[in-house]
Amino acid sequence: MSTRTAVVTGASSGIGAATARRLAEAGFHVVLTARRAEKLDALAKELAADGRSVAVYALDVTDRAAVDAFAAGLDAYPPVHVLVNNAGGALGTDPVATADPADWRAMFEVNVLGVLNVTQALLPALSSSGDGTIVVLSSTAGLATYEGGGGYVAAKHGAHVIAETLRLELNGHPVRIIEIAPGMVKTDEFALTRFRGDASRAEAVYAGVAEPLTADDVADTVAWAVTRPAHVNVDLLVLRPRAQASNYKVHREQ
Ligand code: 8X3
Repeated sequence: MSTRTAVVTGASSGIGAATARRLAEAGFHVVLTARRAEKLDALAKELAADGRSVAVYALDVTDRAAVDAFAAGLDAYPPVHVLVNNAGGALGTDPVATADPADWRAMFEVNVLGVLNVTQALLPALSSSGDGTIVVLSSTAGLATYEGGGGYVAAKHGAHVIAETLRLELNGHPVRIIEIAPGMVKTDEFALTRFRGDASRAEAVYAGVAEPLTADDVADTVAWAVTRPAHVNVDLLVLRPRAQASNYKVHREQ
């Protein structure tokens, strides 16, 4: 195929980095974006050594001016066909009654406005490619709630609603919207960030779970979804480990 560009946000670690790897392997020119440039550089080096085509752009998706500048510079690349909105995360597990509004604001900023910023900025390029794909990495937290989920669940419901609304609004345009909603995924940073660096609380999330999903399990699904023929739209794909039947029902070995 002729060169197609995929932009991945939050590509410095976890699902974002794994998705960048998978898309690069699938032949995309991949633009890695995240706040931490040094991590992106290391990944880019690794991919380039394998003969993959990559570029790096340090970007905070919550900074609209920076996002607009990034989008303006994309003219230098081959047409942008794919945007993977992966940047996001959770902060805390406090109940609604006592949660810190600053945590809620930060989660809304990255999980909702971050998706909005990058999607709005890249939409003209995706549309003019003639065959654009926008992926929203939401979460099962975007489909159902749980105690202590409060702010994260609210934010991921926001991301889910962006995907649903955009699909309606772009009907008739050459851009499809794919939402991937993972359940329990064990990555280096998700739970650690949520528990503000408390490694034992982070580890307890996965205690006894035989095989939580890996970042690569999710990346494999993203790569599969975006490489379907252009007329095929995977609207919403929920994936969980076999040990997790719902946000509440998780089988743990004793
Ligand atoms: C992560 C899923 O269950 O930790 O997006 O909220 S959960």
